[in-house]
Amino acid sequence: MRITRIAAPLAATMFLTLGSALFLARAAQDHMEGDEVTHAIAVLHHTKGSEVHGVVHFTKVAEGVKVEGKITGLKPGKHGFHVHEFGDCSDPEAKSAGGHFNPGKMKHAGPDTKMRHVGDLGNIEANAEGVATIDLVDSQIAFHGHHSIIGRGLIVHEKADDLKTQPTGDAGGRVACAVIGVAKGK
Ligand SMILES: [Cu+2]
Ligand SMILES: [Zn+2]
Repeated sequence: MRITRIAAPLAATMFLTLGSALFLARAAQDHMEGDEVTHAIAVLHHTKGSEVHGVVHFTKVAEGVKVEGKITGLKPGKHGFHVHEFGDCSDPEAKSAGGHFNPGKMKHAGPDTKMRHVGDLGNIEANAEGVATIDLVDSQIAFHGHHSIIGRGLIVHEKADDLKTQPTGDAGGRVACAVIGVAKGK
């Protein structure tokens, strides 16, 4: 009788402890394998009066996030290229995407400046055929935390970003807009 009185709660406690341990181990594994975003994608659609379109891929790398893509239908030369606050391209001129994604309340600058908007990816450059090939690695954009670009907007501008005019870089209108979404890993 006395043994049962002690052994039963002890067995129950051990059972629950083991159960919790297994549950936590499984949850940690699921988090590592299932929740970690390592790839994202943005499909750029033209705004009113523009013919710019393209696809941009984002991939987690040791130094930050690699950005690769091809954008067509551009005027030859440089075009401002930023992550904007909202993943909302509903407005015909993409004004609904808001301003540059700026969680740290910094000033607008170029991509190589430490104190900048997180969304300040600088310029892309189109060749004589109006095609811009993007291949860069950025150290500030991320897929998790305060710098996460998931669900934000990606905007290509009419003009070059001068990397200094506040708060837009004087890049003019918006010629293409995309929502950055989670993509399947490779
Ligand atoms: Cu912009
Ligand atoms: Zn900016």
